[in-house]
Amino acid sequence: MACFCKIIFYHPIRKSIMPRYQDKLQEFRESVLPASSALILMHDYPDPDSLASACGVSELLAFWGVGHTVIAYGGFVGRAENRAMVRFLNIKAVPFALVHIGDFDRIIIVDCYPGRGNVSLPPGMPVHAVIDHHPSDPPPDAAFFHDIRGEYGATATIITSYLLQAGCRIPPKLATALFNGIKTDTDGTLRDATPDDVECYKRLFDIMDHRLLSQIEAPKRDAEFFRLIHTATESATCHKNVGYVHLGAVTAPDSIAEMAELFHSWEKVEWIVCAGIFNNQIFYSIRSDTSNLAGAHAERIAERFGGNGGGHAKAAAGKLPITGDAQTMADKVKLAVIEIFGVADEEPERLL
Ligand SMILES: [Mn+2]
Repeated sequence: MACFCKIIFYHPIRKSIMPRYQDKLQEFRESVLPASSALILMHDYPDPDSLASACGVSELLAFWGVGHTVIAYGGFVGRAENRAMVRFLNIKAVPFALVHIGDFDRIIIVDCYPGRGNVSLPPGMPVHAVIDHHPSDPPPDAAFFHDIRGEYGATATIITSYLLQAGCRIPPKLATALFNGIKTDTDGTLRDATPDDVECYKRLFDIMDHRLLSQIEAPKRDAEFFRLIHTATESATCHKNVGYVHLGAVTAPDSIAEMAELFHSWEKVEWIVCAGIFNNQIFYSIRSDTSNLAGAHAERIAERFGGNGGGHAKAAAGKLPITGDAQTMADKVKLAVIEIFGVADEEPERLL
């Protein structure tokens, strides 16, 4: 897997970000055209950045004359805010199980990378393009177009730049989606954001629908959300500056990231690791305030248990196959995490 210990160069904001995208945009165009249909595939439990990126690619393909595009995902949309985003922005996305892959001339993957364990694509299926911001190293002879900017805060930034560069109009609902993608993946440009993320954020701010975003950000919630907060609060422990939350079985894996973000606000913690069980796997999310090692730690946890893990400097995730009893495995994962974070000798303190 890719090395996550990278140096990030922060260059000053330039007046126009567009020339840097010209070559990649042209390459992308040549990789998908001519085509009459395209499948745009997101990761299995789509977040706002993947939803926005898929919608942006769909808009761009329509602008280029591709008549039929379908946006698909393998799992389902779990978080209340993300379901509200789909509803209020009229995003047409379908489960991968309902898609006949042979119906499409092109397959484009956004916000994830084939073979990383979080995108539903049958092995050996040809991919024509991958646009992502999770660090990975495509082989030099990769047979598909790829634009992978591992230091970027959001894939929506790359897609916004493509749309601007191509001269494609960005309607207010699409701008709202793209803005929300950058906002959620970078915590409002505080986390893992580059000057390009900030530049796109500012441009989208002027064309988006702010009332719609407010509605998306304040959704009605089901009882499961409050049950999870209860479970998380009872389980939360702090080991020096590392918080750990175990949710037990969850009905949607994206609620693990949701609880990680909520419990990261616990005043005692610099780090939070939140884990939960779904579909015979342990999913985990990591958030950090100041350290740049979230992705590296996520990778080390995955290596210990034969899973997949990685991510960005301050936000990362992974999943591990459960072998044997789930609770025993969950206990082992917690022990491995506090050891990897170097706090195994610290006296744990409970939240309650
Ligand atoms: Mn993303």
